Formats: sequence, structure tokens, C-alpha cells
Amino acid sequence: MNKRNFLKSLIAVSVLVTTGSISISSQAAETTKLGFLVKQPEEPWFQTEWAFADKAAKDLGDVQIIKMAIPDGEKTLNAIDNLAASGAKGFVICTPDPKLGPAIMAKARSYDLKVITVDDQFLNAAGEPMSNVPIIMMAATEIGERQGFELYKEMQKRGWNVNETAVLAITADELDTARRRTDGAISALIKAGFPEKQIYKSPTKSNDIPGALDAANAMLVQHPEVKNWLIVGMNDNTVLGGIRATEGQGFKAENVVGIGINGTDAVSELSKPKMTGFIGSLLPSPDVHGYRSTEMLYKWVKEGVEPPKYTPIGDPVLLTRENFKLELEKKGL
Ligand code: FCA
Repeated sequence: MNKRNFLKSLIAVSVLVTTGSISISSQAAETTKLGFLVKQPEEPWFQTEWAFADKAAKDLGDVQIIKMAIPDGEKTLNAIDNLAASGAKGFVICTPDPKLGPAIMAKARSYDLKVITVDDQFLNAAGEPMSNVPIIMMAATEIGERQGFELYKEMQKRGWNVNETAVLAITADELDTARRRTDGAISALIKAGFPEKQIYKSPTKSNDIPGALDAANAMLVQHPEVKNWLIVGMNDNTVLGGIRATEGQGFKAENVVGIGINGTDAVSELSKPKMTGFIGSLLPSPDVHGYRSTEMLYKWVKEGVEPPKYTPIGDPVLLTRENFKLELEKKGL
């Protein structure tokens, strides 16, 4: 064998050895499967959390996120069975109903699955928050207060007469994060000087536009004396339902102000060529919720690092028709 051929065969052998060792090591490293279960996959908010869970998985290495839609209790419990059968080690969940907390935890425990909640906190049988289950969520009261403050500011900017103005607060008090947001908004409005007796609460039956629209319609017809409306609600869709109701009852955009929460779900409204009463939305950090919850779960499963019981995420950005594209881009959304 001449020197050149010898070198060639040496390279061939080393390639074989290397490929061999790659396949051996990938057999040894098992993919970690983690579930990410959300109540309303149609909301861009939850799609964003999913996208950033995937991003975390990519950064962490050999991790696969199993994304599941869980619109009701039955689907939730089935999803946990399926996760366990597929070999998942734990899941992040935004429950369709906080009262499912004990059932979800019992099932998860039966399979030895770790659980981190996101956005909506579980309630125990007595209706109290299950503070022993880790939760990562928006700083609800603070974001609500900001909504109330921004509404008041816009009312002043428009020079509305406060006597001809009322607040329509579309509520969902059985969901704690929702109650804290709307309570926060109302207390900020009162603190700023808005008369409490002109704040009307109307509960919604479902946390979507049609539910909020019904709740708003029911209240608007009771107050024909009101000229200008400020709309409070726990997220973009709730506020949008309120805005649609005012439009349906003949109010012009210049007599209505609504500011949503979520940001992600306000994009199509803020993109409309003609201005509506929906002037902005507070964007918290769905990217951080999705990424960090996944990272925490992974560390818990793989390294035994217990996550903190409570991780509030604050500092929302106010998206408007002018800045929303730039602000979403800045966050990579
Ligand atoms: C709740 C709402 C969502 C989102 C999330 C952070 O789950 O239903 O729209 O605001 O909190």
C-alpha cells in the first residue's frame, strides 16, 4: 500500500468509527417527552406559549413537546392518560377549569408525572388556590390596574364629561386571574377619580367574544343615558366582545374606549384600516410563560430541581395601532 492509499483507508476507518459512535450515543440519550396542555388553542396567546415551549425544547436538546388541546375536563383527563402512555415525564397545563385541580393532580400522581400550571391556578375542593402546585402567570392585579389607568388617561385625553361616561366591566370572577385583573382595573379607575356608581359589572358565561358580547349587550340596554363607554375585561377577546356590542347598539368609535390584555389576540383588530373603540392592548410575556415553564419542567424532571411555587411575570407593554408591529417584533412574536 502506498502512502496515499494508506491515508485514504485511515480516513475511511475513522469515518466509520465516528459514525458508529454517533449512532451508539443517540441510542443512549433518550428523548425527554413533556406535555403542554392548553384550554383554548384557538387563542393566539396559547399558540405563542406553544411556540416558545418548542423553542425551549430546541435549546435544551433532546426534548419533545407534546401539545394538546384540552377544552373540557374529560379531554384533560384523557390527555394525561395519553401522555403517560407515550412515556412523557410531566406536563405544563392551563386548565379549562380551575376546579379540576385535584382530579388532575390525582391522575398525574398516579403516573408519577410532574405538573407545572401556567396562567390559571388550580383550586382545591374548598375553592382555595392550590398554592403547592407551581404556577407561572401574569401579575394579574398590576396588569388590571394598568388597564384602568390607561382607560382613565384616554378618557381625559378625549375631554369626555365624566357625568356622561360609564365603565362596562365584563367579569369572569370564577377565574381568579380574571377577577384580579378586572378588580385591579376598577380600583385604579376609582383611585384616579372615576365615580364608583358609574361602574357596571356584567358577568360573561364564556371567555370568548360571543360570551362577552352577550354580557355587554345585556348591560348596555339598561343604560341608555350613557354617552361614552370605557370597557374593562380580563383579556383581548372579552374587551373585543364589549366593543362589538357597543357597535351593534350604534355607538361610534369616538364614544368608546377599550384596552385589552394579551396583546397577541389584538393584532387583527389593531390592523384594521378604520379605527375602532379598541385602541390598544397590554402585552405581557406569553413567550416567557411558554419558554420558562418548559425549562422549569425539564430541570425538574431531569435534574430534580424543584421550580418555585409562584412565578409572576409583569411589565406589560401597551400595544397601540402605531407601535404594535414593532413591539411584537422586538419580542420575536
Ligand atoms: C387566562 C386567559 C387567557 C390569557 C391567560 C394569561 O387563561 O383566559 O386569555 O389571558 O390567562
